[in-house]
Amino acid sequence: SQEERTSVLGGQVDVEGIARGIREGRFKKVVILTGAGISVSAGIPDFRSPNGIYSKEVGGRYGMTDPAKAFDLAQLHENPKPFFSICRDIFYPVRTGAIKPTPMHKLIRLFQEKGVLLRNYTQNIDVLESAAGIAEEKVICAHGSFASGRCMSCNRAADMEDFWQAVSINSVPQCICGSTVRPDVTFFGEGLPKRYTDHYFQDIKECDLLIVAGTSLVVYPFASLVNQVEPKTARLLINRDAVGVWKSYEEVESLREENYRDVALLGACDDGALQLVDLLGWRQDYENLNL
Ligand code: CNA
Repeated sequence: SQEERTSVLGGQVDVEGIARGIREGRFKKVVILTGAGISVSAGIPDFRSPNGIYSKEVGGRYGMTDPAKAFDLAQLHENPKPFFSICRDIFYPVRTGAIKPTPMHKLIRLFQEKGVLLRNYTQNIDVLESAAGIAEEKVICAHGSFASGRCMSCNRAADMEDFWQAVSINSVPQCICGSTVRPDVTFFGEGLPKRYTDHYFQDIKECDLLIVAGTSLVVYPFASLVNQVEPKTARLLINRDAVGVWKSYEEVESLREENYRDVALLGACDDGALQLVDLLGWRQDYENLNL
């Protein structure tokens, strides 16, 4: 009903309406969906931005004819070198601590500290969530991560110390059977981890506020989570450009007129995160995070 719709954000369909809902305790089961954009300011390129891994400038450095195949299983079998060079240049610095969590990661941590984080579903494989002190239980790495790995032929679990040792000297990590060891990141065409399938349905049903940050929302089934929340669930996008349903609002006036629950904070993720921190009155807690 109209009344139910208005009550979602108290008729205030903007970021202040979202912040008020959190401050007043109406939103206490927050699901946060994240993508590569939240780690860009830390120094990790995303896929699809002009200076992303799919670009000629960045991806092209690795000698691939098509950088968009960097995370393609067939490509990994054929020529594993480019993928592992990307691992060394882009993801190894997280392991050594040279790359640090961003304000957006810290905001997610604060949602956890305040007891209102139901779950963070991340498409990222960089495990900066863990560096930000977000509890393992609160994070679902929807596209896997570098936390574990296995042999591509005998399936033996990898020792990730050995894996990174090999990657760091720019060689291809090898199993004792002689085959290539890969990290448990989800390549295109592979199924999503069990932890994702085990939790998403219940989490999405329970969630009262959905925050989407730093993703182009083009990879499925992850992107479809946005459409699966209840009609009474508020949705906030923090991203450089309007994507998914937020893009439709820009294109279709009738949708815009009927909008009672969707808010977009367009711009850099860090700016959006800090704006929200301030609106929530969490600045001191933010400064106190020692990461
Ligand atoms: P994507 O398709 O590259 O989209 C990134 C989105 O973030 C775009 O909409 C950008 O406009 C936006 N964006 C980029 N930088 C910023 C910024 N500083 N502030 C605000 N918005 C920004 O990446 P997706 O995550 O949507 O695609 C899913 C893939 C990317 C997943 O399967 C990941 O494994 C994969 N990936 C992960 C990482 C990582 O772990 N950090 C890095 C690169 C790719």
